[in-house]
Amino acid sequence: MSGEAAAKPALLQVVRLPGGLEAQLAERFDVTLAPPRGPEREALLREQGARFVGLVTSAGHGAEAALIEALPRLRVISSFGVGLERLDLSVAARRGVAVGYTPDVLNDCVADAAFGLVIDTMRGLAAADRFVRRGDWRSGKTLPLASKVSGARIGLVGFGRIGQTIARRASGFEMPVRYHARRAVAGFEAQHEPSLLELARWADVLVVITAGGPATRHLVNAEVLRALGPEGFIVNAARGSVIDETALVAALQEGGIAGAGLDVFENEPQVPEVLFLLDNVVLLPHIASATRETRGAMGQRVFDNLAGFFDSGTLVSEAPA
Ligand code: 8YV
Repeated sequence: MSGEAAAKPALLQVVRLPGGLEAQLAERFDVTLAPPRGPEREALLREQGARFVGLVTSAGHGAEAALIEALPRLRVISSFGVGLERLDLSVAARRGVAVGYTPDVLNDCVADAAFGLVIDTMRGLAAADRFVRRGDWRSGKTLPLASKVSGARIGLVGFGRIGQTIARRASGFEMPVRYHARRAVAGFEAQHEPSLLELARWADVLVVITAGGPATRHLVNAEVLRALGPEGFIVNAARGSVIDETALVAALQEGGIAGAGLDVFENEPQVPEVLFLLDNVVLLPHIASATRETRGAMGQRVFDNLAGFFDSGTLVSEAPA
């Protein structure tokens, strides 16, 4: 009995995680790394699924209903990241499985990256870098003039923790801020705009920073992009699914909007190749949270959620049901 009480809880890890976190987890838990989705994983789940009381995943990988159902003794899921759209929360809730994630610790870095995209896209920094590298400066060519960032109108699509952090960054650039969200949020100078179309008409730059999933799929469609107009820019540091990518590519190709800064795409890691040819588009490989400091803090939160659950039944950051 005492031997059993001392046994390390068995965790199934379904995605590779930063090395420090993997080492920390292996010290405290009995960790099994699952093969990628496919027949090998299915065999593991069939043979050993009943062993695992914890599941470690990421926002990108998630945990679908079939995976949760294949773990009959599962008590807790700990996810690396803030996005929850790939995690079947309703199946977890029905099964009484607690779900932990890593909000807050990434607000600064995601906001910094989104703001970096605003500046890069409006000022054309990456394009200017390519201009120098190609030798165009040396050979006497001229770059087109860019758009001024300070004082420009910034419209936030979403006003959660990260959106609010972006709003604070914007105030240092004397940028008027409005946001589109289901509800007005008290305590901010930024104005709530119930109509996304109105926000797009008003804004010089729209920053998409709302949760992914079916509720926001293609929220930014061709009509919204038309409202943003040929002088307007768009930045997406949320989820590719929030923007209709086909409509976005068309708007960029036809000059319907002025430019785009994108950290996320509908079908990552696939990026529409036509965008490679456009100098007014900045493309990032989903790196908004990817700093040593923030990824370290996210890893720590993944661990602390599990340790808290097994020590006291309380997660540091429990996902909303
Ligand atoms: C990470 C993210 O890239 O937190 C999220 O939801 O999208 C990013 O911070 C992701 O967690 C890695 O899967």
